[in-house]
Amino acid sequence: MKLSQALMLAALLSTPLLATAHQHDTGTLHIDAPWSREMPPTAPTAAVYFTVKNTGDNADRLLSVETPAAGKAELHEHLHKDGLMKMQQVPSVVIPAKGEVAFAPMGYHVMLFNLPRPMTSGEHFPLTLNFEQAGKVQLEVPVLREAPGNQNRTMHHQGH
Ligand SMILES: [Cu+2]
Repeated sequence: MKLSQALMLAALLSTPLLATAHQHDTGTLHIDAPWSREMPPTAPTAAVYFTVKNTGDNADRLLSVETPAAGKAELHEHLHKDGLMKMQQVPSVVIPAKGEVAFAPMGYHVMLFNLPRPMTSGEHFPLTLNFEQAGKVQLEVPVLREAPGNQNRTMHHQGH
């Protein structure tokens, strides 16, 4: 990343809107650092990442996701199969009591399909998470060129 891009990103991340959108709290669930990777204009899909931390004494489950930014949103996981990395839809993701689940590249992610138009870095879009116990949690997801906190590392091309 060029210095100018790094400065732009720093300015972007320090805007009040994104600062307030940084952490989402339902009492026992804390959703942190949502982001989506900018995709080539021809890509009809995108992935969303975030971390869910459960400070409660009971497990919760992420059942589904919704966004007006895509025709369809699914919960996905990556897995090694026959020496290949594949991804597949999962019906739900358990958030253990006193535990945390990272949605991150090469792991769990939210997959967006049928994007009406490509999303470019600097944009953001709403995403609603439906939890079994905590109910709906709305996030504002910024579109970034690479993982937050990853600006000083070489960019790796990893699936989506
Ligand atoms: Cu996927």
